Amino acid sequence: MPDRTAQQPGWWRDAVIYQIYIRSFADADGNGVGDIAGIRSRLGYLRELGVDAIWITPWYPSPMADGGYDVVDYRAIAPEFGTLAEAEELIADAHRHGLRMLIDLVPNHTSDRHRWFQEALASPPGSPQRARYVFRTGTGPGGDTEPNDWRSTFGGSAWTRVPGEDQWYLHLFAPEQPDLNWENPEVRDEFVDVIRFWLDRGVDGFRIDVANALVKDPMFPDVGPEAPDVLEPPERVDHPHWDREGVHEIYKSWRHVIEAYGGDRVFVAEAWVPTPYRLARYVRPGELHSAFNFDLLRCPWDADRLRATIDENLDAMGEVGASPTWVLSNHDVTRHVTRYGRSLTSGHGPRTERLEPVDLELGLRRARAGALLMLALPGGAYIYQGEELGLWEVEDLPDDVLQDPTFIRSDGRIRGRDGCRVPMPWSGDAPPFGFGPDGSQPWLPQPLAWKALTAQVLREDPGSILELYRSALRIRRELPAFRDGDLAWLDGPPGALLFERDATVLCAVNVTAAPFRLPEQSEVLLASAPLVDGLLPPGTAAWLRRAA
Ligand code: TEU
Repeated sequence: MPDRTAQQPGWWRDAVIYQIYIRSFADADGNGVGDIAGIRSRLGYLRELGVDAIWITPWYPSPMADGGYDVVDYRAIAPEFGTLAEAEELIADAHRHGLRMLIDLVPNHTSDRHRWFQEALASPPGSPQRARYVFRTGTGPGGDTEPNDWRSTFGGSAWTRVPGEDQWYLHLFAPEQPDLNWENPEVRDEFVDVIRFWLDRGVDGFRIDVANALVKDPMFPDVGPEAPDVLEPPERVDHPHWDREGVHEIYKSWRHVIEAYGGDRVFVAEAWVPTPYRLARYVRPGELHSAFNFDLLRCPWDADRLRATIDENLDAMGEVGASPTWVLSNHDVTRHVTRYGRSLTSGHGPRTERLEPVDLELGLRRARAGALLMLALPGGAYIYQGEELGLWEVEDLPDDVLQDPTFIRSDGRIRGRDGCRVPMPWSGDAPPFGFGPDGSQPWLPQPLAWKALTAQVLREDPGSILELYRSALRIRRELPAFRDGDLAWLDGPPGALLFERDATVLCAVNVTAAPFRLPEQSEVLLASAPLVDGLLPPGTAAWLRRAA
């Protein structure tokens, strides 16, 4: 087994990081969207939960065509979220609470309202202003047809025509998100400067949005008939715009920039790539520190597939001396209580109109077990806000409140990602459930049933999922076995996962097996559901300790 601690030691290798989707976390001023003041008021909650760090989704000025992933100014804060001074105070507060803080960097595209893009539109084809983005001449008579067949991740063509011209600009996401031209040194310099701007303000690192998209094939060839469906990572290597070799050079240069700051600051790549071995290339020595492994999140509740996913990722990361980073949910995918409440074969989507019925009780049971599985694995883990409350995907939001561009661009065929972005329920019996001041209207309506899932209610119930997360994070912190390291599989019945982290600490997950007896002479440290007659029932996980 490779020695995975051989390279790049550091806090991130086994850190638990909490993702804050800022619009939906806590709204201090009552305007319906979350804000920095709201986050500051909840740092105590996060410290008590026991996470090591937080990652905040984009907080920059933005027309919010894509929830803030359309940035107008990378060195400022959106007025609805607060001010730059408040951001600096939050960073300091987080540090006082013992929490590191990562922010979101969006280098693949800007907003179409960004000064650069406005200047590009106002300047002629071939001008330096246009060279910051990807403009191309259309094909066919008059340039009336798109330059090639590339598709937007949100549906439709990836090209939009400049009015009155034969020029088109590229947007791998919404038309309001024009792609930057990373062949242009000015673009490269700008982002190094942005990175320094925030490092100077004390952030501990960055999550890099679509880290696999920045570099495009300079020939702009058609993707061809195997063009993938939207929202699914392509299987193919040497794709003209995903996961190209050239991105690695950019990250090597960023590594030099961040190293110069010291203090263990980090990059985490968001890169939807076909295999863990492709992902591992982003975290080779001298490149990024970590990369989200979305395979666990894509994996259905099936013991063989879970085990294969875990093994493959440990192996791929081990080859480059990096540590895996596990994720069960985020702001882009169906919440895992809902995923796990569907058939064994369902992965992280799709969010089409025709949804199978969901068994939320089953989903919650598995989500609790899944949390103990994820938090027992070697490596780091991300918790998406609300998963510690057992929130489910809100699938019955009325059409007129939906904001995700996927809904609009797929003509309603895909419901989009709003259902995992519904504001957090903190307290009380009725909306806004303490998300904002009484009487305020959250930007998306919260289900009335969430009155049973508020942090306040769950905090008082020792059997709640919130208390399970807190206990798990406390034990994980206390026991050296959970530190950066390896695992060894033990024999278990079919449909079960059983592994040890060292000679004394074991994790047993009954995925879909018949109830089974836990290894002899072991004491249960924590279980996701009560044992029945000393047996571990299906959909249950337990952490065990045995005498060395
Ligand atoms: O997501 C990148 C991305 O590729 C996802 O759209 C992914 O393909 C999909 O969610 C899989 O189900 C990032 C952000 O996380 C997302 O919120 C943004 O919309 C997107 O970039 C554009 O900035």
